[in-house]
Amino acid sequence: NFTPTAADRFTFGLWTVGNIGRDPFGEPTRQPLSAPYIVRKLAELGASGINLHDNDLVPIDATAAECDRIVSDLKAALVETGLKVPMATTNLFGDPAFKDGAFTSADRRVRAYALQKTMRSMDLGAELGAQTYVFWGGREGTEVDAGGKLLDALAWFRESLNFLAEYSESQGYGYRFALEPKPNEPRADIFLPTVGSALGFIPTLDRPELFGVNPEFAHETMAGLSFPHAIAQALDAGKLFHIDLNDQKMGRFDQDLRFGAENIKGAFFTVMLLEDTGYSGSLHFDAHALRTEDEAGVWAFARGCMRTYLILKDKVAQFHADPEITAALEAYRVEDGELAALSKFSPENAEALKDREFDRAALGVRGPGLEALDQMTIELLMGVR
Ligand code: GCO
Ligand code: MN
Ligand code: MN
Ligand code: MN
Repeated sequence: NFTPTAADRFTFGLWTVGNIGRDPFGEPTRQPLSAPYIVRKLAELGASGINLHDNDLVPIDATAAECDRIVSDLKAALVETGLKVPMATTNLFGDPAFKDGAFTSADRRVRAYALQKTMRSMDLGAELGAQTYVFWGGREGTEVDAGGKLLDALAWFRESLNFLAEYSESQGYGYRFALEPKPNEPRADIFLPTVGSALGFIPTLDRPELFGVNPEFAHETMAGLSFPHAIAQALDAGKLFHIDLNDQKMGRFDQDLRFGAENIKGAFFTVMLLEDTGYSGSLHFDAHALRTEDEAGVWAFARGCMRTYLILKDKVAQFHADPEITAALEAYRVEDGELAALSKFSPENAEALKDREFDRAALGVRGPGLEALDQMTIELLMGVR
């Protein structure tokens, strides 16, 4: 009946359901919700955990005593509900100190403060049991490149990530780090703009095995790219450490729409990849209710994200069990044992392959049946199969 339970591993950021509906043109449309209240509501709805930035929970100017009280109130709600905090992250974008970047600021003092703030936030995350630590470089970018830091920024970013990985290991936190790419917004150009960029950067770190990616549906879409393609590449590299599920219209501002609200086929193939590969991390929704909504709309949004995922998971099972789809998929793939053997390199095989005759015209004539396959997929999604 598509009602989630903790076993489904759904999580929400405190900042997602807690979003108060402020945008660059308008004031908040909703009241803030406290972290313990969010935890209790999400538990009721069947989520398994929450994720947080340091300042979603503890205001940046809180005293030590205030911080202790806030953290212990949250812990009480976690114990009461059984919800977990699998992922933590740092707000390195909200404070004006970070207006020109945090780890990539040209000001050494800002970079050092970003390290300090992140270490404290990692301490908090570890105290709450987080095992994944996300780096979304929201302010790590530029509007103008006249500052001449394009190469330096990457070196500074690398230096900070290396430092923080060593810090985690030295404290015994055992975090796995997930870089979250985004092409733009709030900066005009953000460093490491796509999943591919992040995957290319990770091998340049001192401890690449500790780093993976946190791809977001909306972010790849904003870059005009396909989210299923991006997560396939992350999975292939063994680097899908976390995921931000939401939705987005292409060519727009960052919308953070409810999962599956816009690109239902993209959502379907995303769920298929996650389910078929046995991805075992959190299924995290990084989205928020429309600014038009009241609190009831927030919980309708949260319920909708999870419900859509479960419905699509059911559709994936239906897809795999459908005999006509299975036959079409089998027909699509053509195998040839002799050619498979020849495609393993040896000097002899290379020579044999060079001498081989192919019926090029016949290869070009064959129709792979993708129209029919895609129509069956669409009809399955529309509920008529
Ligand atoms: C965004 C980002 C953020 C990050 C969050 C966790 O577009 O605002 O997706 O929501 O995911 O900061 O690192
Ligand atoms: Mn986002
Ligand atoms: Mn966003
Ligand atoms: Mn995100």
